[in-house]
Amino acid sequence: METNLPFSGRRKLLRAGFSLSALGLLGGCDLTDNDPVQKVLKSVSRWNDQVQAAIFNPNALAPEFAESQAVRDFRYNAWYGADLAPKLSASDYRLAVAGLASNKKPWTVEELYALPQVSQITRHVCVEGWSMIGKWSGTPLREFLTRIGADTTAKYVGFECADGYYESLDMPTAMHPQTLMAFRLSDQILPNKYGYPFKIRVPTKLGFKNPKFVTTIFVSNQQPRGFWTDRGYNWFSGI
Ligand SMILES: Nc1nc2c(c(=O)[nH]1)N[C@H]1C(S)=C(S)[C@@H](COP(=O)(O)O)O[C@H]1N2
Ligand SMILES: [Mo]
Repeated sequence: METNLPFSGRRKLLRAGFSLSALGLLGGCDLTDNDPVQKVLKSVSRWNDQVQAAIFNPNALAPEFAESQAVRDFRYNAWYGADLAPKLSASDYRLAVAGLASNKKPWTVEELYALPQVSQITRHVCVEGWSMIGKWSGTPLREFLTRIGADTTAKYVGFECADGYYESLDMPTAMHPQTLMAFRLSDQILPNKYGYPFKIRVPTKLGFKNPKFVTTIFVSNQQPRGFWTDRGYNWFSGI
């Protein structure tokens, strides 16, 4: 997929990719569970996160598309089947706020849905090899972070979800104008399986960094974990 990285950023990434394959760390070689190999891979991955964070341009926008290009029957994905997706109800649901924020009052669905809203038609890219253009509407996450008095000089925003999933974003991505708390998909209130009452929609990141059924948002200076990052995927995972 086309990215909006500046040219120098692409060159840096290419060079990084080239030296990794030259070292034999990517493709072809036999990776074992043995400790030194894992340690090298982990440090390469951390270094890769740092490179990606350094070249991330907080003002570069993900491409937006025409209304007619948005798919209406969007593909569902999670590590379990759609019938097992959490069914949260507006009457019981509360969004918890934790960490470096001055207003930790929990939020009801009604309060969330009363926030100012925008729409975006962007491409969702799943690491499993499919992508789809969808229309999401909701409030920019930065608007919410302002309302909760988040310390936006902190480094990370973390998310916990009703299905046990967890994710996190670097602060520049959390504050990015296209990063939304999305309440609607194709103009409909998010159906359960797509993340009701909201999903974090991040068009500058791979699909797995778009957590659904979020129940806690927290602000931290310690890098929070991510469900797929704990299973070997790169934490930054920009597109
Ligand atoms: N809570 C939660 N969020 C999640 C996931 C999940 O399993 N649980 N899967 C991620 C992955 S890998 C993808 S591709 C997208 C799929 O979102 P969709 O069902 O709206 O297409 O959700 C992401 N967010
Ligand atoms: Mo995904």
